[in-house]
Amino acid sequence: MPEPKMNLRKGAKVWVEDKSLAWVAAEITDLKGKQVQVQTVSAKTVLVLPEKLFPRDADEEEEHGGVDDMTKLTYLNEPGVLYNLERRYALNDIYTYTGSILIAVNPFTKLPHLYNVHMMEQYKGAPFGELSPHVFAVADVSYRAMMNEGRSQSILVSGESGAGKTETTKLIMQYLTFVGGRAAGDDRTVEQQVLESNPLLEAFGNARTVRNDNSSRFGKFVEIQFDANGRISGAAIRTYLLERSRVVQITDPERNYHCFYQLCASGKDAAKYKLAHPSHFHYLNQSRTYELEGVSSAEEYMKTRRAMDIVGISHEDQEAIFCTLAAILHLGNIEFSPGREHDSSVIKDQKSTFHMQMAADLFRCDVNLLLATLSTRTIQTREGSIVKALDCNAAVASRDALAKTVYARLFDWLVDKINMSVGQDPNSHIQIGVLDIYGFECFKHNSFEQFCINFANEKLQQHFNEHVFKMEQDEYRKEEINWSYIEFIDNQDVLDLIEKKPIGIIALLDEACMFPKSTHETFSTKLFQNFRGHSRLERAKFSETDFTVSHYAGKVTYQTDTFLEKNRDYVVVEHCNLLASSKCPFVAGLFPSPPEESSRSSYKFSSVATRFKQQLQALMETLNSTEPHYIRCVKPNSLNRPHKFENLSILHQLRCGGVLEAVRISLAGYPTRRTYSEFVDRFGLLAPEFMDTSYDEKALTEKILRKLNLENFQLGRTKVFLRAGQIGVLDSRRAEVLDTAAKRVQRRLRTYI
Ligand code: AOV
Ligand code: MG
Repeated sequence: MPEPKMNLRKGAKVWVEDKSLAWVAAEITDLKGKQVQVQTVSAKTVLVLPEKLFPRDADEEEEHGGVDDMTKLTYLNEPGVLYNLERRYALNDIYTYTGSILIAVNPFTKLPHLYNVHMMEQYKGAPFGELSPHVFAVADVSYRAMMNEGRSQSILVSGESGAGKTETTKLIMQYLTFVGGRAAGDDRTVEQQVLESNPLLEAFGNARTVRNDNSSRFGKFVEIQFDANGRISGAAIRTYLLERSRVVQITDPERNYHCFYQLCASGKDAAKYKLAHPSHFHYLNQSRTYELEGVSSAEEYMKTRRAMDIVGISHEDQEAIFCTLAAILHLGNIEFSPGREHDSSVIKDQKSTFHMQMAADLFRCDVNLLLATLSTRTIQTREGSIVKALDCNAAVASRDALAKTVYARLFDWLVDKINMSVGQDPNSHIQIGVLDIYGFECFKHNSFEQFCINFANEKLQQHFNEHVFKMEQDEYRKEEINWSYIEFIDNQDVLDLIEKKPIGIIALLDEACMFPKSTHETFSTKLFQNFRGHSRLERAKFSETDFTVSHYAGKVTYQTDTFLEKNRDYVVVEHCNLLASSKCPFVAGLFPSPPEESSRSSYKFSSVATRFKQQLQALMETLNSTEPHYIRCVKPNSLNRPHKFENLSILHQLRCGGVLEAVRISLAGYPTRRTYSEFVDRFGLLAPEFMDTSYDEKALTEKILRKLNLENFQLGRTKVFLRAGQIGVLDSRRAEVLDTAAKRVQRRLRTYI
């Protein structure tokens, strides 16, 4: 953020930087040459440069509740924003606006009074900003804008893992089905189906991670369609990038997808598929975490079944789905040992044979074909095809690839099924889209997934900046003031670096994936050659192959070693052929028409990154045709505990979510706006000589500002617009005047005594 000019004087209230708390409240005690001496609230005396200080409004602190909109802060600066959130959070006021953006701090405790029907009634139709900030207010304002203007809306929810995006999304959907629902009674109304799609997708797409017990491992965009009367008439769900590797690989204390544990706990059904406790299955026992705190897998199983009923999945299909899940678990228990021939493999033991038989039975395919599919590969040569044996490692890799492919197709099938079942309304022209997508990620090790996620966030950030910028302009236009000077912050250069064709990171990656001889080393070399001196890309310090991208939210270093492998989304032809031959129509249906090229090559390359890029493009086109609303979820601490507020991490999240950027855009213009009467009320005492001569508050405002030699302010129709720092000058002049007045009174009092 640009530094607002600080008026330095003894006694001035300030914020001073602090290593562990980010900012602490302090007061100037002395001016020592170029440095300023301050005393912090904890009575520590510090010498600092004036640039390191931010002004603080002491009056505001007296009102302990904080302000419900950051733009109401006298000093719109980083410490002010942070401290305001903290004060509100302490009172369980988890929602705060920054203009039209809603910040939601995860309470990590149930707040039922916040979300009951009574609350929904309250927010229905209430003017925005009249009631306390709330996710229902954002949903309501979207609904009303849609109805009044006939324009589609979108609500974009972002934040880091565990910040509360999915819970927020569900609250929005709950509210929209409340205002747009029909009379209650029928269980299978469109709105009920829309709501029940949530537990269903969570069972198959959520898992326990180190950050969140119920972490969504996919992104989703739900479009809820309305008819001309504002009733829900259809819905469509799009999903993004399901994490497939989790199906076959997990580390303690994480878990696989919830549905597996639910099935294992299902009693009769589990017995039918010869399942047992999760600890018996390789895909689940790589981590010793089987249970979730406060969650019963058996009950969750019933909920998933019920959601399937409501969404309209037939019992036959439900059977087939769980049968497929059981097959995947048995598949994972097939082990191999080296065969007699060099580099070949055989089924390890009786136990493995049993699981192989079970997997084949449950997939309803031939067990010998399954064995052949796992332990051999057909290779095409000029002389014709030859069958090559796979060694143990390759057989295990083939087994895992099969499991991942089946699971991913099953997930896509569920999404399609929900869409078909809920149905789209061809006559609907208005809809509200809700986006629940992973926020910016920067870990110690960042791989291809983080790259894709951060790419998505760059896209959304561009959309966000354009919007915030436009809103600012609109406000200025309404007040008829000049706005041409605001500089627009653009991240187009990062987006070009990533997605531009023919030379961008994704294009170069795809190229590398298509050449069998490429490695991550050759890919990185190409990358550095093409972008030498690029301001947003550099080679990482201690590695030849890692690259660092300067994202809008900070620098992220990506390790490229698995980039090529993760970007290749090939399906092994033998796998398709095997499952297409299943006698179960459901399983065979997941693998329609085996690829034609089976006679030519065993793999067909398709790029994960390019497909994601296209999906994002489609998403952006949809979003661009809507009016957006933003909700930024914040995770207050890494322990997932209530009432713990970690300043540094929260500031980082506000930065990544563009909240500080929005504040910055605002600061680049005229962040302080006061109606003329507010202004004269507060600062009239700076120019008492004018006070009697004129009743025109606008003219008075101008006279006061001119008297103080302030320039560059703007006088709008109803408000005065001040540059960053100007309010500080005014306030300290006011404090001086009040101070002298007080002293004068004291002196007079003394002479009386
Ligand atoms: P996420 O969607 O942002 O993470 P969730 O929405 O799953 O995060 O929230 C994580 C947990 O925080 C939930 O399981 C709740 O226990 C709690 N929580 C969130 N919002 C609220 C709320 N409004 N009131 C009470 N508790 C809440 V991830 O999907 O991991 O990125 O991939
Ligand atoms: Mg989530």
